[in-house]
Amino acid sequence: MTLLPSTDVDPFGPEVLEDPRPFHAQLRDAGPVVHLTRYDTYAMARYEHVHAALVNWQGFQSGAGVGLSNFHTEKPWRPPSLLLESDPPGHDAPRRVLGAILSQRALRRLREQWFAAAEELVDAVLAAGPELDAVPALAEAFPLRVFPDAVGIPDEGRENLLPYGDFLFNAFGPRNELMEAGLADAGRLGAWVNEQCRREVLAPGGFGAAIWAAADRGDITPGQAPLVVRSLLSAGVDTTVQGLGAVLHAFATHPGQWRRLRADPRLARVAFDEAVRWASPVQTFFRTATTEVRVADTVIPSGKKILMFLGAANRDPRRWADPDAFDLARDPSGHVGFGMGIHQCVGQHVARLESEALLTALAARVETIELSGPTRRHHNNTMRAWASLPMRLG
Ligand code: OVM
Repeated sequence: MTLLPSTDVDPFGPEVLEDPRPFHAQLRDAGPVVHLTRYDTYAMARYEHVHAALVNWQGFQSGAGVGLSNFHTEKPWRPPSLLLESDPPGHDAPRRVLGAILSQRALRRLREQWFAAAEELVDAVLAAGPELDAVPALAEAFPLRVFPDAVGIPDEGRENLLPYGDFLFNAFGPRNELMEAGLADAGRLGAWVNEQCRREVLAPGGFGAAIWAAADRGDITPGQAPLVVRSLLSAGVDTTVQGLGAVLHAFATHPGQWRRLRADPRLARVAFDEAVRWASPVQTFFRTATTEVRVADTVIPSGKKILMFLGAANRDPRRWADPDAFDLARDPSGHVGFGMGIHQCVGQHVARLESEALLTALAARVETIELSGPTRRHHNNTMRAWASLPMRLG
């Protein structure tokens, strides 16, 4: 028996959120499993073990919540997600329904429209001058332009989407200052989101209407439909905003890779996955041990929470050559930035299409992308996010 390594570092503290990389290296090097004494939970940061935990839904359940809070002992702040916070067999029908609606095949009808929308946005941004803050001007603007329309929600209240997501992703962490700061508005935001999930509110032809049509066919129940729509509005905006922020930041700091993309715009798709690996916009999720689970030399007791460091796994030198390099020549497949296994991001084709549209429009119009001022992080308990990315497009 070897002693279980432990740390009292707070993974949700401001120092780690500002730059988690030194802490990630420390966790990976400490061993396959590390005890987080502050929260009495277990952590995994090596690719091998994070990957194994993600695919082991039998041993590591999601139904007790994928945040720090255990839904079996604490009341969740909102009714649990039928996709994220659930296990087979209940997970299967909602997953099958949403997976079909968001499949690569089903998204083909949006491609032309989204490419045109990206060209329009980039033209408008460039017309305003070469300097911009890429967070509001591109990373937020593009998903907000195309995704709510694709879901089919009305225009009114869309400004609630980003704050709702920010609170939701903070709520997976401990009840720290970040979480507490969002509490005052969470009820109002949650009520607005729930209202958008009703059948009567959702425009025909959208993802939302398709979810209700699945209920009419009996593939899910009418009681499940609004919660599946809620998953779209919960997981579909902040994630893609930060994915786009990550890929734009990556190119702004790797001019050689931008030249490569310009020479071969088909690299837009691999560029996004490499950026998701490199930056891991969703940094962490928890699981809960359903029984005693052995990981390497450690037995995780039944009922304990396990924190999986997706961002650390995605830069584990045991798995990736030169992991800190953003490199379009690498094959990033197998990264765990979208998770892995039965819960792997159901919206990943939506995110890839948004990114492909935006990068293709930029690559056709912009020779150089560079940072033009100090960047600023946005701290969130789950997301690795940017508040500001000042850039000059040449
Ligand atoms: C959901 C949901 C919410 C946040 C994240 C997520 C990354 C899913 O409500 O289903 O997946």
